[in-house]
Amino acid sequence: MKKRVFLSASALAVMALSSAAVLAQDNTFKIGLILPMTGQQASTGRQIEAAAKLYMAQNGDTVAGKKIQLIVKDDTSIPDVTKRMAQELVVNDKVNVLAGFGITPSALATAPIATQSKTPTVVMAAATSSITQASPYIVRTSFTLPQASVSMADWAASKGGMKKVVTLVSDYGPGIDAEKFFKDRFIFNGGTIVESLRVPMRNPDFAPFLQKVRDAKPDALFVFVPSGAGAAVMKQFLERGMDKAGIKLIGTGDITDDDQLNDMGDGALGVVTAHHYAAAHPSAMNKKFVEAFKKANKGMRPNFMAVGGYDGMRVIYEALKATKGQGGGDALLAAMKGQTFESPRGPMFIDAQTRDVVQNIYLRKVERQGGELHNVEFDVIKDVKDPGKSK
Ligand code: VNL
Repeated sequence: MKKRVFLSASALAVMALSSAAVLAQDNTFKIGLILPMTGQQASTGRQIEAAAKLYMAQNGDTVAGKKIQLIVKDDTSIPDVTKRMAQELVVNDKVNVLAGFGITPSALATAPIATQSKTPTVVMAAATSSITQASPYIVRTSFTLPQASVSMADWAASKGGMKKVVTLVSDYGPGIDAEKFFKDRFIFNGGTIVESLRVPMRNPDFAPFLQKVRDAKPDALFVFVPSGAGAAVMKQFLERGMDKAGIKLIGTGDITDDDQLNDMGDGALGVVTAHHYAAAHPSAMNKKFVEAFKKANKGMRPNFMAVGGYDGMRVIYEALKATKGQGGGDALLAAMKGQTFESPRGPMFIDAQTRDVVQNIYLRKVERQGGELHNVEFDVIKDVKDPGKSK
């Protein structure tokens, strides 16, 4: 008799425990953040993780009654690893949202998993135009290379007064986009592309390419390399005396990345780039963002990757609020589409049709400001949609 009572009491205890576990599960909202935390793209992972954590510190970790759990995974920017991690996060951890993706191949490798599992997937870094077309569950908060490259080509041909340009890009998705959209627009504007050079994405050696550029003697060299590689390009450009030979360096803002810019030296002064974010963007919101980011990260200056991560968290938080914590993948996705808000970069909008970001693109020149090198904005093209989507 006694034994039976004991058994049922423990059975009850087990039941209570498991329903507590179910409740805990129900009250948790999991974000699987896959980033390159080590390897060649580690600065991108470091910037985005720091920004996501800042957003959570500022906005709390409970939203619509759900406790937000951020699960950070290091994919070392190897796409097969990204894919395996996405699978594990969906199947084992049962994440509500996937996010991050430092490079295009990682985002593309994850697209089929996003589609099959109906998991909203927020691309915070990768920037090849076609990524949002790889899955209807992908939403992007970074930028697209065509946005920056077309704006750069318009400036180069008009106010820049450039007639002959050589392009030099990293040989994969975003580089191919940058080359194509810069070239088509620059030729449309009456310019000439003397040569189009592509460097390997992994462990690039720019020296032989820069020698070719020197020999071609264009008015300018247009460059795209991924975040983290800009300082190496700048160093070799200056070492070869390209600037003294009268060749201007221009590009997308990836080459004057705020993560590295201040260490590039005075040789970087005067370099003009087009991009969606500068740490020097003069808005009250951005000043607060930069200050808080530096304070939380030993003085590290946020770059465009950080802002993609910060805004990505905003899109996720607001979707969770709009669905009152009840939303499954489809409801969350619907609540991400069409969000309009002020970002540290300026106004931005998630186009409901394309799930891609619509934003201002700024022309910036490297100047010394407050004793540090900065991308100082001097012109703006407002509300730029991805030009890649109309093709
Ligand atoms: C990509 C585009 C990566 C721009 C970047 O840095 C970047 C990409 C890591 O789509 O792979 O600055």
